[in-house]
Amino acid sequence: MNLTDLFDFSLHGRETEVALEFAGEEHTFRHLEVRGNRLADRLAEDGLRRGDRLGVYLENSVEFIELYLAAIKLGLVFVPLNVLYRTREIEPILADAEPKAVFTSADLEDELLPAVSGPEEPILYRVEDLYGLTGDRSTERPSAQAEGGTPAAIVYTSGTTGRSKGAVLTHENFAANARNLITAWRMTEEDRLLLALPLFHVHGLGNGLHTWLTAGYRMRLLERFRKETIGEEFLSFRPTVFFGVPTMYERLLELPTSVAREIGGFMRLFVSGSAPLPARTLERFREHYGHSILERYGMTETLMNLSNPYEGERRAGTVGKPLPGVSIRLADPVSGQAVADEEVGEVLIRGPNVFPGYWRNEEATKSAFTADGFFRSGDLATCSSDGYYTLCARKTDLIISGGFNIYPREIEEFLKEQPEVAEAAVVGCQDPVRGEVPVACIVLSAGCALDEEALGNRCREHLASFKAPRRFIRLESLPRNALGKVERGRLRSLGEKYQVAPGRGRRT
Ligand code: MLC
Repeated sequence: MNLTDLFDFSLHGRETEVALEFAGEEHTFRHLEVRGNRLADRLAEDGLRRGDRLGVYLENSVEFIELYLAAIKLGLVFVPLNVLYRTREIEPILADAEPKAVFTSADLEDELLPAVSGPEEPILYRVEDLYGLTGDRSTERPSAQAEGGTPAAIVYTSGTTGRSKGAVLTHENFAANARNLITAWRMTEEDRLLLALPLFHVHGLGNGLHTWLTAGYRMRLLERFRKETIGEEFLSFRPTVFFGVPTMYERLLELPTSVAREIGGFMRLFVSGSAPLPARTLERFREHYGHSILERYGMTETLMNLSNPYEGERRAGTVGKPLPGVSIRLADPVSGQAVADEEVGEVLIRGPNVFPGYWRNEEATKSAFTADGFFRSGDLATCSSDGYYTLCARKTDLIISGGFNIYPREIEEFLKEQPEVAEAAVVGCQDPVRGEVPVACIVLSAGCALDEEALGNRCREHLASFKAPRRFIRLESLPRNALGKVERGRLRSLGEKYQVAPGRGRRT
């Protein structure tokens, strides 16, 4: 299904209802519709056509949403970029996606501009000029409507090989996901969503933005999650639904008990995903807020797959059961055969939510799917005899920090470019708030000394802040097994023995 048509179900007859609150201002459904149409008109005049990519390197904002609406109306492919990414992380994404146009803001453009290169330089727009760009343009919806199988977005995952891969998500992928979540979590136009997640990832974009427009409820969007003000946002908006990563729930547990009780009184549903929710967090949250957080499991490539039930037991430590229309199989990682209950297998996924493949990367697409069309998630899980899935490990060395995915190889490559570093291995060590944080084990080049702060600052200058190692551990050599592979398990134990110094290496 086309997303514009899907959103129309909630728009019709409700044009004057407030759809969105952002930075103290209210916007109706009609306003968003008109703004999206005007913007689409302008982009079409500037030569953007169906299938062209539209890069967006912006913080959460009304303009971000308007750009998304304009893109889907024109059949453009939306390419959101993580605002925490630095030039060297943006550059390969732009080179791969080859956007026809990119939107950014005055605050962010210094990081973006050096990343723009190539024979066909994209048109660059500053979001501050948006209203000037669209002025009194046509408020009619453009006619270039897309079918369900048309790509709606390319969302870049952190690359296992140090380079990002672009997951192509279609209109139908997003539509199936939104319909599923609305059904499974009983969302209606009476709900109110407080959204503090970034819109550049599928948690905020696929779950937040799409369920909001599909169900037609009111959303308060925050520029970002801030622990200092999140309690006040809850109390003044009085939402019924909140989607968060476990780090956000840890932060919510820091609020005074009286505030937690009050929030618990008007909230209907707290959902957690993007990283494992510790059972202890779930239990403490229940004590303070009187709610059992509903944990679910998804991925950029598949959107949402499994969810604990809305009614029925939300089992701590599990990610629940398959969502409607999603087929899950657990396969032995070596033989590929289906495993028995309680045995560990790789999670394989098939359904209308699953992406068709990686952008311009047939090889990666081919190896990502089984012969019968199941996506290989790379996550290992067990299934209980009554159908609850529990994730137990990852096949890769992925680190999840505050809900952001980090592949060690990318940081290792950067570290190895530094003159004082001869060898580097980055591992994820446990952290009570972020889940995991990256810790780097390094072997110094001959005659070099380690200045932890200087190296940390260089990392922060060139990599997203969540990727900067929290600690550098100096080693004479990296432990390797008989095959010459770095023994990451041993490094992890070593990293955990060191107290992670909070704020170490922060940019000042
Ligand atoms: C974090 N930072 C941001 C930011 N989020 N900066 C700008 N915009 C944002 N949106 C920076 C801060 O400036 C700071 O940098 C550092 O990150 C830590 O911030 P903090 O204030 O100390 O935050 P904290 O309380 O630790 O919370 C972090 C967080 C963040 C939870 C807000 O980790 C976050 O937004 N996580 C969500 C990730 C996400 O959406 N994942 C979904 C992936 S999709 P500095 O320089 O001061 O250190 C997926 C599929 C699925 O996985 O199933 O969902």
